[in-house]
Amino acid sequence: MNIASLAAPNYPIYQVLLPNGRLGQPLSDTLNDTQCHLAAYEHLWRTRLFDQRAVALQRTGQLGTYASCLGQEAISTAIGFSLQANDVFVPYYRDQAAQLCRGMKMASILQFWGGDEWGSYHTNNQDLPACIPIATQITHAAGVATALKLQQKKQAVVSTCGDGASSRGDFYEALNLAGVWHLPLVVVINNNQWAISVPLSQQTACATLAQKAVAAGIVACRVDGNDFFALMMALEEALERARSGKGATLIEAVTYRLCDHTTADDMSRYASLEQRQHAEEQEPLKRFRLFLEHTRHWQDAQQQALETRLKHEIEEAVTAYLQLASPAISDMFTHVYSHLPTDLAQQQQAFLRLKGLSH
Ligand SMILES: Cc1ncc(C[n+]2csc(CCOP(=O)(O)OP(=O)(O)O)c2C)c(N)n1
Ligand SMILES: [Mg+2]
Repeated sequence: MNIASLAAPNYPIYQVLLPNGRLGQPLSDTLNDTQCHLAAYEHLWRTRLFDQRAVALQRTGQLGTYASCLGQEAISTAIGFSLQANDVFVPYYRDQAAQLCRGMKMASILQFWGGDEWGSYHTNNQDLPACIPIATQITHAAGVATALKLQQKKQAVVSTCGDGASSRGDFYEALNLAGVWHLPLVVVINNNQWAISVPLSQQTACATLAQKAVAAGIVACRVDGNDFFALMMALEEALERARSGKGATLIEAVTYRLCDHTTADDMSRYASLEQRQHAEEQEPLKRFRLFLEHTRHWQDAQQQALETRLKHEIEEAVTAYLQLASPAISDMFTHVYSHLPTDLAQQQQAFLRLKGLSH
């Protein structure tokens, strides 16, 4: 026996839309649809322009700390496009694109990042609020998937996380349950190569994050996270498996964080410029535009009209957000628990007494 020679599973990166805008392989029947292409392209740009505006609001003191999704828009857009209305989405904090697809208002997303938790509850479906504590959402998602399975519902749950989150215990625990209970769960790792300033190579010795599914006994794939079509094809298959009782799937979406970790970070202090320039050539919107230029003769005038329309939509949302009343300062204790645990209830009382709001 030669233990060291036993190979780890190999997960090649699945790619359909190449960085030059050409298709490396044919689209699935459902994706071979011009309206779908235009809708996806529009949503990618909606997300990018919204994201830019959110950063500008933070820089001018009108928003709290904000986590940009620059470079990761295709992953979240594909999730938004592939979920059915009654599926459940359990997001992390760079999922603005899918949240918008799922009907969350831009003003509500801004409300949340402006420090008012209530913004994250404005959904008309069973989706959960974006999770800031790393990887905890995967355990919540496994819980939701368990409930759906017990109720024999043909619905799926999708949850997302980062590469760093996939090193946490919660992630492995949730995946283990997903395997042993055959849960209708799809976990998508946004592998953007960084956990704040910690590069992937310093927080895992795994050659791929997809292989973390092996120990849980679930299937996995590795997909180009800048390729909307590859993501859609992987998600549609994984969701169908989940809804039809075939169990859970892990999708590693390989991308690059083209922004600071949050507005409280400065990436130039730890990331190389060359790496970033290379990543910019791969980014999802550029290649989708090239695809539309090849297939639909997309032109500058159409691009400008699209951006003007979207900016108008975004400004209306910004106005609505800026007109919202500030939350009561005591709201920091609300919107998380239906019944406050004793220690928090005591803190709340002490806080209100301090502020002279109670005796
Ligand atoms: C439980 C927990 N520990 C630490 C943090 C602080 N923190 C916020 S983001 C982050 C890194 C997350 O990296 P990754 O999972 O790769 O996601 P990304 O931000 O790159 O999308 C950390 C450690 C946190 N929010 N929650
Ligand atoms: Mg990361």
